[in-house]
Formats: sequence, structure tokens, C-alpha cells
Amino acid sequence: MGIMVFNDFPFWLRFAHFINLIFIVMLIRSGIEILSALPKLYWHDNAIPGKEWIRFTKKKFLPDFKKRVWISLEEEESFPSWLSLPGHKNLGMGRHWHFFSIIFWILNGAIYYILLFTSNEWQRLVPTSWSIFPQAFHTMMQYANFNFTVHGNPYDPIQQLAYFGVIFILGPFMIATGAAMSPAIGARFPWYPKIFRGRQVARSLHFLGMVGFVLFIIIHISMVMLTNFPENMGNIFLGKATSLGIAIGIFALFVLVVLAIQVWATGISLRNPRFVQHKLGYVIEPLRRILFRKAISKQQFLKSDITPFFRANGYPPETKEYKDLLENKFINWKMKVHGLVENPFELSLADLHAIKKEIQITEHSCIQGWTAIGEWGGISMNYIISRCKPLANARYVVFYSYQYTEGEQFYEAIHIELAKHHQTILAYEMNGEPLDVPHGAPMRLRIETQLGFKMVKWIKSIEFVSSYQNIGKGQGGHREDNMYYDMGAGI
Ligand SMILES: Nc1nc2c(c(=O)[nH]1)N[C@H]1C(S)=C(S)[C@@H](COP(=O)(O)O)O[C@H]1N2
Ligand SMILES: [Mo]
Repeated sequence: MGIMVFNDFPFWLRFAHFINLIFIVMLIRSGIEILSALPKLYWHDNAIPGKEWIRFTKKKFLPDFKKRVWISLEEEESFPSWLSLPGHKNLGMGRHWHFFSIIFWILNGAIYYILLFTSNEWQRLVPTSWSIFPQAFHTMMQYANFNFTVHGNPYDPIQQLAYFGVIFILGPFMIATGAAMSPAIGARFPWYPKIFRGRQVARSLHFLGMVGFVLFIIIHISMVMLTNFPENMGNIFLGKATSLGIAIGIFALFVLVVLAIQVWATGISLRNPRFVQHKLGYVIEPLRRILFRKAISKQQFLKSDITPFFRANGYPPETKEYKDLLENKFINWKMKVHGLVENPFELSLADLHAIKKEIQITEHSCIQGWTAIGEWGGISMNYIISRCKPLANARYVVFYSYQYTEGEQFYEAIHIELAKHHQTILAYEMNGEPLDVPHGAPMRLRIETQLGFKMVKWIKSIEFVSSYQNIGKGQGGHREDNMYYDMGAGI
């Protein structure tokens, strides 16, 4: 191949680089926020407390319910705002920023790829000969002698390999491991997370990829500053070399812009989370609906896959009403089905047992990050739907719990289409035993394409509604109301 002569960096390339950095910083900080909700990483989907390969918490958490029910909300850590977006236990906010940024990061990346390959710019990045490796070794020796100004076209072999690796390997790897954590994707394509040997491995790899990005950014910026700073700054921002004074000026301005965006996003998330939940939701939600609306669960794990210790979330109900029911082994329990239906009715435990039992072995994904596989036995939501006959204007199904948290009844609303999925069931058995109290006795919801928080435990009643605006704080569920989670719980 002849020697390519490159011109200055084109505007689109410099612009894409700038946009990329803005969103990468956002993704890293919001990702760390998401990590803080379960600051433990595992190599197995059983995610047994104590078996993590790394943890960022000193809190005690026991894998048994003998003395009391430990709930996974107790595992959340409060990370500082300089580190995570927005910090201080705000998983909901972290997720909104992460998903918002990912849309634009991928879009920017896609445009960048297209322009790269429709121009000759790709030839700066993509090595076209194996000689790159001996050359890189040679360059390494020069680096070792503190000679960092190795000339390339414009990159030296080490730079070329590093940039190629980050752009064409690490970037796609982060998308692939991120997608493997989605319960909707894993439910529809159970083989997909298996490529990574499960969601916990994907989560661990996603974390290591983030560490890779951070290291790359630190080294990249250091090298830009240590090797011919004015020329580099000029190339990155103006497309051509410039003087030291101007270089320092643009660098300072650039750092300021990135910082200002971070400070603003952090502040607004802490001060007005509802605003962020709604505004970012407008962007994220339609896309999520297009991607996941049709996704149904095709999971069927083996009995041997069942997780020995299945975490619980949410403390069991403390009300007298529930305790009385429990004392009488739920003989007096009656679940009410009502709202926009032709035929409201009530169900007792005896009624439940007379209805055809569905059994499924599925993987549970808590929004905080842990997973567990369990076998669930119960009745299909389609039974409820066919029996109560929802009216034409019934769009959502609301599940109310016996449980109250700080005076508010736990509930979650789901779209009626979701309720019709064949693996959406009302479970009264877990792993072949009657459902125990920590996991939702006498009956809990299972929706296998969603995150755990939608699966209401200790169910008291079911209501069909046209809108959830007048229920609770109107956001579609207790967690959406109080923790600003996103109602679309497929990722
Ligand atoms: N009533 C009620 N249901 C609830 C919760 C809760 O706090 N209260 N927590 C949810 C969350 S966040 C998860 S991950 C699952 C956990 O189910 P498990 O306790 O059976 O593991 O229950 C969901 N259902
Ligand atoms: Mo959860």
C-alpha cells in the first residue's frame, strides 16, 4: 500500500469526538450509580451474597431468613456525587441518565462509523498489515525511553492499536454486555445472555469494560498533554496545529463544558428527580416500547439451574390484616378482581388450587442488579382476564399489595398486553412449595420480561383501569412514585 497523505481532521470527526466524550462521561458516572445499588459483582447468576469476586461495600448481608428477612435494598450503597450521577442512592436517576446517554452515544457512534468508512479516515485507525505488531513493539521501546513523540500518520502504531481497540472492540463490547443484562432481551432470546455465561458475568464484564474506558481516557488525555500539546489540541478541536496559548484555552473550555454538564445533571437529578424522570422518559420510553413491546418470555430453565438462595426485596407486610390472614394460613384470604370489568369476582386459595396450574422456571432480574432462578407455580393472568372480561377502555392492570411502606400501599401497574403474556402468572408456589412470606405469600405476580420491582408480592386485589394517573402518586407504581424508576421495566 502506498503512503496515504491525510489532510487535517475533518469537522465531523472532531465533532463526533466531542459528543462522544460528553456522553461517555455521563455513561460512566450513571453506570457507577447503577453499580451502587448492588455494589457487588459475581461470576454466576446465583449471585449468592458473600460469593462476589469484588465488592464496594462493607455492609453485612446474610443469605438466610432464619432470624429476619434481609432485603436487597439494604445492600444499596450511597456513592458520592463526584463519582456517580447523581450519587446518594438514586438508582432511578442513574438509569434514566444511562439510557438517555446510550441512545445518543450509539447514534453518534453509528454516524461516526458511517462517515469513517465512506471517507478515507478509517485508514488512520484500522491496521491493514500485521507489521503493526512489531512496529508497536518498537514504539513501546521508544515510550520506555520516554520518547513519546513517535511520528505516525498521524498516529503511531500504539495509538492506532489503542484507538482501534476502543472504537471497534471495547465500544461494541459494552453494548453487547449491556444488552445481556436486559430481562426483556434475555426472556425473548434466552441463548443471548448465555453467550456470556449469564447476566452476572455480563454485568462483571460491563464493569471491567468501564474500567478499561476510564484507563483509556486517563492515558489518552495524559499523552495528548505530554506529547506536543499545542499541536494535539489544535488537531482535536480546530483541525490544525495551533499555539500553546490557544491550546490551553481550548482545553480549559472543553473541560469546563464537560464539567458544567455533569454538575447541571447532578444538581437537577437531586433537586427535581420527577422532572428528570419525565423529561428523559419522553425520549427513552417510545424507543423502549418499539424495541420491547413485542418481546414475550420464552424462558425454560432446568430444575438444576434453580438458585439455592433467592434474595427477597421489600419487608413483609406489618398490618394486622395481613398477620391475621397469615395466622390462619390464608384460609380467609380473598383476592378481589375489579375495576373496568364486566364480571368482578373474588378468589380464595381453594379457588386458586382448582384452576389449572402453570409451572415455569425463569430467571428473576432485580433492578438493583442481582439475579436468581426459581420455579414458579400459579395461575395464568389470562385466566383472570378471560373470567373478569375487561371492558374496551381497560388499558392497565393494577396489582395492590397488603404491604405498606411509609404509609403508602405498594402497587404496580402493567399494560394489559403484558398481562396477557403466557408466562405472566399469579404464583402461589415457589420451587414446589407454597410461597413463603419473604417471597410474597399467599400470592405474587410473575412477569418474566420485566424487572423484579413490577412483580407485586402479597397481592390483595387486582384492578383494571384506563389510566394509572389517579393511583398513588400517578407514576404507574410504588417504585415509580417514590424511587423515580422507569415504568418500562424491560431493561
Ligand atoms: N409488595 C411488594 N412487592 C414487591 C416488592 C416490594 O417491596 N413490595 N419488591 C419488588 C422487588 S424490587 C423485587 S426484586 C421482587 C423481589 O422478589 P423476591 O422477594 O421474591 O425475590 O419483588 C418485588 N415485589
Ligand atoms: Mo428489585
